[in-house]
Amino acid sequence: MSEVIGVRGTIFVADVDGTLTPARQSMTDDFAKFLGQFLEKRVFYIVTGSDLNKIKEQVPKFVRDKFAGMFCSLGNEFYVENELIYKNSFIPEPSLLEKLEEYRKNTTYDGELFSNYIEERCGMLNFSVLGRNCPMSARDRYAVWDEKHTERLRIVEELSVLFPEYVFSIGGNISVDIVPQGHDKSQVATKLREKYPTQKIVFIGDRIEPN
Ligand code: M1P
Repeated sequence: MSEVIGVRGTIFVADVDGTLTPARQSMTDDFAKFLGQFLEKRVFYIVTGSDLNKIKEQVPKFVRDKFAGMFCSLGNEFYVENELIYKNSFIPEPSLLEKLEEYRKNTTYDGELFSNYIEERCGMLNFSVLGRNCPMSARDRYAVWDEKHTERLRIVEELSVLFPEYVFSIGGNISVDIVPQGHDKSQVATKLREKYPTQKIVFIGDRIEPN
């Protein structure tokens, strides 16, 4: 898509899960129609913790084709018109992986656990005690339980002390994203500011917190 900087010269950057789509679900038809029109005259990027395959599952092609670019895996891989522009690599420390195994083994969550609990993505890890291969009902159940028992918050706090060279963040409903320092979503702000030194850049997301 050729870039048309909107009337006010604004660059838009939006999160996906919980913002443009319900978490890990397809964009609704009505919203896709609206967004398709909104994108006609705007420069609009997405930035997500998910990888490209998940974006393809959730966002229809006619909408994806209108994005100026897609920052996936927290900005560790970047696509323009389906072409990979760059990707970062990441080899996690074995001691970090051991610690994640411990959390999975010792969780007090009383529901069924599922596979794919440490998912390696480009430049990052996604860790879910529950396991990413869970059905939607288990996802909802764990999210409610975690809200009450704050397991993910505890994991993030503990790991941040033990492994200060990484950033641990709660992006969605069942998991924790893990990247080397400087390789979280904030890297996208740096990259876009280099490309658009004077334009206003607006970030749209469902969960915006200090830092
Ligand atoms: O985009 C927000 C988050 O969406 C998913 O989180 P969860 O599966 O926990 O709901 C993940 O793709 C995560 O990496 C991402 O940050």
